[in-house]
Amino acid sequence: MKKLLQLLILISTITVFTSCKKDSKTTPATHPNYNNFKITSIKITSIPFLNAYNSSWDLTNGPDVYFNIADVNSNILLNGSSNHFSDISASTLPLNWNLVAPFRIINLSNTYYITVYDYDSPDPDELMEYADFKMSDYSGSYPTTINISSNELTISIIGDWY
Ligand SMILES: [Ca+2]
Ligand SMILES: [Ca+2]
Repeated sequence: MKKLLQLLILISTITVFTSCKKDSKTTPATHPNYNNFKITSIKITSIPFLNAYNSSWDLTNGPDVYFNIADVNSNILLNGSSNHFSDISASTLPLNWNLVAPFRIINLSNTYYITVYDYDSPDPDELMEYADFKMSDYSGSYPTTINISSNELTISIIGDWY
């Protein structure tokens, strides 16, 4: 009986040892394989202050800035128009939005667009600039801040992998 117990302990020790060895072999990276990302905040660090006609976005004061997140089919997945910052100038940058509900990306290979607008009323809002991103471009190193840009627009996307 004692011998059997010793044998069992020996077997389990070997099992633990081999499974550890196997683990370190199959996951050489220190990171797990994340399949999702949730955006917790968006920071706009620079914007174009002139439109395509070299005019300012508003006649008498600065643009009133917000962003949307859209998919490749222009479906708006997050509409930020009710959270615009008024009369932005170079000195009031950067603009930071903390998302009350994180924006979850469950397909890392999908491309998303962050489109930045000048809020106008009653005139339609003006599209200032947009930039796109795809989280699969960052898997492997898994940064929690992703910087994207297009022309004079620069945006930091901040969030967590899970
Ligand atoms: Ca305007
Ligand atoms: Ca304005």
